[in-house]
Amino acid sequence: PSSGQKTAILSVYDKTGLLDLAKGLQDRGVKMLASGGTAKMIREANFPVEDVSSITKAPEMLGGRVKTLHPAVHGGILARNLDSDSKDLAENSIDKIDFVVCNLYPFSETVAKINVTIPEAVEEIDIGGVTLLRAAAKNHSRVTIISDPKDYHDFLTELEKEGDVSEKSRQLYALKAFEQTADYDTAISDFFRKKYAGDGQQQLALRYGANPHQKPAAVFMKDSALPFKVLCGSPGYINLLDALNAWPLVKELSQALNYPAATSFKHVSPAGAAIGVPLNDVERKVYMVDDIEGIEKSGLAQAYARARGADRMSSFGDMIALSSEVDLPTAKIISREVSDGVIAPGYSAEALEILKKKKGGKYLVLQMDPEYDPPATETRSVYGINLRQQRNDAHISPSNTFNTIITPKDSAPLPESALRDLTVATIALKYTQSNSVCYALNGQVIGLGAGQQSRIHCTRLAGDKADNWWLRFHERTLALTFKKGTKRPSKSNAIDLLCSGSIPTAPGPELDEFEANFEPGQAPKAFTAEERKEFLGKLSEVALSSDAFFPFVDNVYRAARSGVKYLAAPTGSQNDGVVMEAAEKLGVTFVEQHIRLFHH
Ligand code: 93A
Repeated sequence: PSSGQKTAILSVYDKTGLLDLAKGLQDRGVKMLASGGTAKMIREANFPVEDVSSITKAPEMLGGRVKTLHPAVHGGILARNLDSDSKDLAENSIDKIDFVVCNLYPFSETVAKINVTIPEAVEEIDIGGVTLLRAAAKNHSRVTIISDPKDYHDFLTELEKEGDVSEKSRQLYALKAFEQTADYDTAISDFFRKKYAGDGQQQLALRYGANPHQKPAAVFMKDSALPFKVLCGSPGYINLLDALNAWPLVKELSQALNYPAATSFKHVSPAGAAIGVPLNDVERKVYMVDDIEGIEKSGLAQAYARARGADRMSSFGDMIALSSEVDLPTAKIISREVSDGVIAPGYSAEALEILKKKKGGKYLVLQMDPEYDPPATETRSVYGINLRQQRNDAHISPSNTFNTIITPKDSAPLPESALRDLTVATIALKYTQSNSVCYALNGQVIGLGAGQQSRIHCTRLAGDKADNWWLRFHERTLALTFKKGTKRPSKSNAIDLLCSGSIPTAPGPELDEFEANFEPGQAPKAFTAEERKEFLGKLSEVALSSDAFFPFVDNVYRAARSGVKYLAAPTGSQNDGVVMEAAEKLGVTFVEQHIRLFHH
């Protein structure tokens, strides 16, 4: 080209705005080179254009698979303003290229068509265009890459006004090109992941997303196999949200306390979580596992009995996570509860046989790789917008997390049982939708308030659940005799009506239904206010953890009413002083827990 004349290379699939661009480039004295179809369209509109082959001295070949892949093109794009580069170009009779205009074969649109074949998709994998984009974007300190027809206007305007393209514009155009090649490659790898590793290896189709109309839905990994295997059933989207929160909870809990651990999840929060502290006879009855053979020998079975037993109403249809290989007693407990699925590192043959028969063979059984270690950062997209954060890898342990005792000032170190229960409550909160407050006792959650916008509502909700749990140990509840054939969920429901003080008072169908669970005349009387008060007064030594500070003192008052003796929460509220004073007065040990644990 004559000295000072700029050269553009054009190769576009989407020819929108191409002729306006060609006119603009001609008006600004820019020499145009173009690939086959692009050149043809420009030429037919009577703008001067040369074929790329005029500089490559090689024809387009392989049916278009090789159009622009040539040193004459890429040397011209990649050359810097260096003497050595200029020498190389001169020796090979290559001219520098200043502007590259390119957009790619429509891979995503092609594979979105129903029944597209692999060869059809393969032909839409753009090689030369991606190379143009990458080369020009790489050399953006000298070259302008225009990859979006929407940018033609501004590009021409700037060229007209300034005689060149500014560094800032080149940077932004380069960024756009890099993002396009990244997205393009993502679309290609997504397609082949589905085709070649979509049998559960790296990707698994899900029945649907959060709701049945949210189709299609999938779970997948980039670069590696999924860390779990589906042994039975087919997971739904929420099952996996549950499983992938529940699994790390039990893994951390069992590691922190050196016990088998279990959790029972619903709607991406735990309904219960526990370690395998041995159950006494009363607990076995309350948790409806007194007839499970061998339960006393299985820490895991006892952990699940506690996790499921904490809040049986909420656990209805749960997703279970278990920290170690599932044994026969644990499988037996699961087999007769209404449940959606289980995730665990392994299953004994006999346990798996039982679980595979559940729900007519549709029970979800996932086997998790216990060695799986998630990456340090996690990214999600909400409303098309990407959010990225460091994963919550805060480490919670009985020996390190609860050392800052604020009240009482002269406190002795916490008893081991309190450290254990604070650990259970706090690890449970780490995987509970915020706001959250958790009451724990005997190595298990006894009341958990999740997903409330107000902290006092969490503290009340969790406290009411803890009260409800405790009233299940009242002699009146223990003495209930259900009519033969009453189903377990109906029993749990009736017990819940009694313990929560919700037995209908007026005659009518609701009361009839309640009474129908019992032999005639055997339905229990509601607890009077005095009876409740008297019995709840016996609940003590409860540990409570909060995922963030208490903004108001009312939380401490409410907690103390449900037997809370140990309370762990972050500080930082304007009301810290009042909160701690109240704890001191009520005889509650306040432990500063330094890590806020919001979870969403
Ligand atoms: O098959 S390719 O990967 N081989 C190439 O060398 C090549 N160079 C440009 N496809 C190639 N292109 C693509 O061709 C561009 O990305 C653009 O989408 C399309 C323009 O072709 P035409 O100018 O013949 O319409």
